[in-house]
Amino acid sequence: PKLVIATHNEGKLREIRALVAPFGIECLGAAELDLPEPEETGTSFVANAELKARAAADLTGLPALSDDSGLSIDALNGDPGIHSARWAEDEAGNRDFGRAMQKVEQALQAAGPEAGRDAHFTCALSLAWPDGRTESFEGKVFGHLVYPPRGANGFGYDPIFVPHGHEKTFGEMEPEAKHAMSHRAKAFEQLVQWLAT
Ligand code: ITT
Repeated sequence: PKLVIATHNEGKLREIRALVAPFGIECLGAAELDLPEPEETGTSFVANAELKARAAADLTGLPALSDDSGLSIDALNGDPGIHSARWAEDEAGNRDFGRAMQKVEQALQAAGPEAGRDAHFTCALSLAWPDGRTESFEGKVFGHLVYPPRGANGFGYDPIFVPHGHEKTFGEMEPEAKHAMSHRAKAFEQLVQWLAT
């Protein structure tokens, strides 16, 4: 069986491949299939995940799995949330997460110490079939933010996120440790449970 992984984000692709690996399904990345990046016009993680999976399934005629995710910060009323990738973009549209993490820290400083540093990651995974069916699953992981960034593992905002009950940032953890507790792993667990019923 073949599954299109409808993401252009290499960090996500690496993690999704690792989650899917035990199931013996061949994964095809959106970049290797030269799929376009649909405009993310949705107002929720699930809505954006669904439109990405639907577009890929329609274009390829294969089942497609997409991921829409982001970091929501309590003190910033949930920002950057669904705009997490956009916070990293400069005027030319290039992504720099060093810059995004700095922006987060500036916003936290401006909010003041009483606003706290609590945050969570959300991941919506959508599975779309060529026949029009779609199913979506969501996972979250709660923690707090540190600065400066620590660790070179993972991707995106991982170097500033410390999950509850742990000392290391996601950026300092081995991939296996992140997979044991991440928002993406939790959403994937829901998906597997749904497939099994
Ligand atoms: P696709 O739409 O092609 O999948 P994208 O990077 O544009 O790729 P999103 O719109 O979902 O994807 O952006 C989510 C951003 O949130 C992503 O670029 C990361 O910076 C951040 N993010 C999501 N999951 C993360 C994780 O596990 N660790 C760190 N940052 C994460």
